Amino acid sequence: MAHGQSAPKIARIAALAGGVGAAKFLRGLALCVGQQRLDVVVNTADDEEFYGLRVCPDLDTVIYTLGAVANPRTGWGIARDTFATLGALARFYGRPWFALGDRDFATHLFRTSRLREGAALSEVTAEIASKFAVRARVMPMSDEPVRTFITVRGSAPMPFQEYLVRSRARGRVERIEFHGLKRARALPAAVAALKNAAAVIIAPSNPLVSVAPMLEFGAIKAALRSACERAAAISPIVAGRPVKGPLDRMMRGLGHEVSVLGVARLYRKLVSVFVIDHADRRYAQAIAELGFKPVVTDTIMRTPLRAARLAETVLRALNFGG
Ligand code: FO1
Repeated sequence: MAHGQSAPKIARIAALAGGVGAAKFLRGLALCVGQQRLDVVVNTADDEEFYGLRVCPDLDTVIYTLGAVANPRTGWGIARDTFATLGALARFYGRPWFALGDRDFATHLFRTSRLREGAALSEVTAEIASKFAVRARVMPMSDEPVRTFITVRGSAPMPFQEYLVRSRARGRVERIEFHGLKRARALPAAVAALKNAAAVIIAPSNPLVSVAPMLEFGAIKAALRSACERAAAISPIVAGRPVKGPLDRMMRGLGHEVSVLGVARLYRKLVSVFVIDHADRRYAQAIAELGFKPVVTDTIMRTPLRAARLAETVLRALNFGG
């Protein structure tokens, strides 16, 4: 390249991601455009501390999936992991309710010790991602802790993992709160990635507990708003039911319609393209009336190839030339 000329800028794609659904989609997206083009901003509001260790389920799910080591059965944790440490810990702590595998423990030990040394979560996340040979840039939404609390009828607010895993998402959800927002700041690199991306995609994640914490940051919401014309969201609801998890109960409990339309309403003015499954094609007109360009396609990602096809369709709808 001639002196003084700068290298041509490669268009990047930014995604907002929760856990398993997002990770599957990102794997497909990476098959289309390559991991090195991806900036992934991940929810950390369902992080939890177990045995004194910082566990970041969504960050780890994205990293393990892109690193091709995720447990294919659950979508979270590491494939063929063993649970000897958890079994030994039961002697001291009683019966466990959160399944941390031996290999997974290594990640949490490393992260916790680096955080204790004073490293930022974003720094440690980049280190972990590189050790799993992940080439996408995976970032937490913030370096500061934010925690989701769920209130179900008749109970005190409980931390997210306690609601989801320990009490198996039982009960009528009355309230979702995010604690720590006042002391937290959106990760500047995440905001910059959203602003500079040629395409922005909200992955098929739970809008109320995976995406909402990220949108609570004014800087992230503003960046998404200004990227609206080149942004898309994929519905995590198909045929009136969530692809995974208790999103239907959460939406119903909080007075949202449990349908693709209910999800679309949450993303008004943030994305211009809204992607729904063939099973929901009857909503396409109503989605267009909300101001979105509706895209009807196969959103069930049974295989990486199907996830790649979905990603390709989303990019085409955004006129992403690459
Ligand atoms: N989900 C469960 O339903 N049960 C578990 O025991 C469990 C353990 C676990 C360990 C590490 C990890 O990264 C994720 C884990 N998850 C488990 C998934 C996690 O609770 C959810 O996928 C996310 O928090 C939702 O986004």
